[in-house]
Amino acid sequence: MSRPRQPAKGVDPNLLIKDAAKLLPAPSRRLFLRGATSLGALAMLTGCDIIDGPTSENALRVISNFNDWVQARLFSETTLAPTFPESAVTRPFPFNAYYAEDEAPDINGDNYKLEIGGLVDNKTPWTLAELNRLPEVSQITRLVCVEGWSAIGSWQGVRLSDFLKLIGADTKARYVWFQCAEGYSNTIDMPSALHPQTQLTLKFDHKTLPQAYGFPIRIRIPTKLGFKNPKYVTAMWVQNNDAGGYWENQGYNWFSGL
Ligand SMILES: Nc1nc2c(c(=O)[nH]1)N[C@H]1C(S)=C(S)[C@@H](COP(=O)(O)O)O[C@H]1N2
Ligand SMILES: [Mo]
Repeated sequence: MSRPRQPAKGVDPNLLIKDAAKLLPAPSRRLFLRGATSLGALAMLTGCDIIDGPTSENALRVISNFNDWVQARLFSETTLAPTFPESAVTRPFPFNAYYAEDEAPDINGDNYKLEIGGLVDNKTPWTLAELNRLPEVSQITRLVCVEGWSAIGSWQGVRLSDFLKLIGADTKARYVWFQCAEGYSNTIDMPSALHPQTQLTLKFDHKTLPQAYGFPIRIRIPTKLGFKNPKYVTAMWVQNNDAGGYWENQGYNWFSGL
């Protein structure tokens, strides 16, 4: 692995490690904290050498490797991300995207329809009113961004596994692909899509999802890093081929989570 030359810009590696640890559920977090509290130890654990000073790129690479390592051993559909009390919610919750907040997609909810495609029995598009009539689930969980910050949010919506079953999705398919209004996209492996905490999110703080956080729909996956949580979702496809995603296509770790 090549040696880093530039110091991290705006990334505190210790914070990144700490936040990555917070993303992990208890068993893997214990493992993580038992010896892997430094990038050096993490490097040992993952066989990835980054001892001479982190850059955002190699810190990310190590965490990605760690994610793969953990995933191979610990991911299961019943391993839950930690949840928090209402009082822990970060306010204001940060906005993040590959552009500034005032450039976020401004979607008209009145004529919005969620497009459905691929290996699904019923491909009828869904209006927001229809989606809002489905049984609601709620979670207060932490979103961890690889750029070195995390925040706790309160999200409400439809359990994605319920929705997939409702539309007759082939849950034996390998992936679910999400297309976003501004060109962002994400591919999620089916076990993660079926994870009980994975949510088709319609609300933040029990109110209509604000524009900044992905109106009208975001996918919330607390067992994954922030970039695997697409906002402004316009289409969902169930498929066997990996269509990649905005960051994945630029080399970010594909799995990025537990
Ligand atoms: N459509 C879309 N979804 C996206 C992104 C984006 O740029 N566009 N950024 C991702 C990243 S990197 C993060 S950390 C989270 C940030 O979510 P937030 O704005 O609610 O904090 O959204 C993710 N989903
Ligand atoms: Mo992110």
